[in-house]
Amino acid sequence: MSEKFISRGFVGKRRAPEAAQANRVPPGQYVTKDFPVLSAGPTPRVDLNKWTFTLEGLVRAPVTWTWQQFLELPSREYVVDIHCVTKWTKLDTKWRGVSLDTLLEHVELDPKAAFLTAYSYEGYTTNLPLPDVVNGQAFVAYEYDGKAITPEHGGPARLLVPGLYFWKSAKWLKGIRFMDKDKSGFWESLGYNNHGDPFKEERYTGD
Ligand SMILES: Nc1nc2c(c(=O)[nH]1)N[C@H]1C(S)=C(S)[C@@H](COP(=O)(O)O)O[C@H]1N2
Ligand SMILES: [Mo]
Repeated sequence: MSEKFISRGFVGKRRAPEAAQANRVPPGQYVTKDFPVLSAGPTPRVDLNKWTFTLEGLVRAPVTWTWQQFLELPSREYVVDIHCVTKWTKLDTKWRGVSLDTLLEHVELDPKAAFLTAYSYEGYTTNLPLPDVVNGQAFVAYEYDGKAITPEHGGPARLLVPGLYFWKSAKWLKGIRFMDKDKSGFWESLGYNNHGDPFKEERYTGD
């Protein structure tokens, strides 16, 4: 190898900020600074005094939190990239929420639990395999950018699964049901991919 070649290679490895950012943008996606609203139906208004969040299904005993109880759970800040199947990606979105790992400490999962359905106040559902939401991969958020999540973006609380396309991040989250078998959610039964990994472009059924 000539010295020239080596030195070029070295320069190539010094990543410009744009290049570092490009690695975070999945194939077929473009970066937006906007925060589009995508909802299949009208925005439900959920009264905080009536809000509850439940873990149920294949658990020894279901658990339900009121809003006050939920706010007392240990929370943390998350800065994550989100990828919508309609091709926008938004980098470094800032949320506060409770890790699904923390929530799972409050139930005893049946060893047969392998999938879950996240369900929402207006009837939306989405399905996820358990291995994709544990170990820091999912959280229930109630703040966006330092403020309460607006109703349009899923407030009072929404699921965030940043590693998968954004339709998996159920807005107006009401509960999570653990199951032994997988069951397609709303978009998954309308032709969207069952899994939805943006870096594998798992957009539609059969991708
Ligand atoms: N309950 C509920 N959650 C939902 C949806 C919905 O219609 N209802 N839309 C999904 C889709 S397709 C996307 S892209 C994101 C959009 O979230 P945003 O409106 O905050 O951008 O929410 C997801 N979660
Ligand atoms: Mo979406």
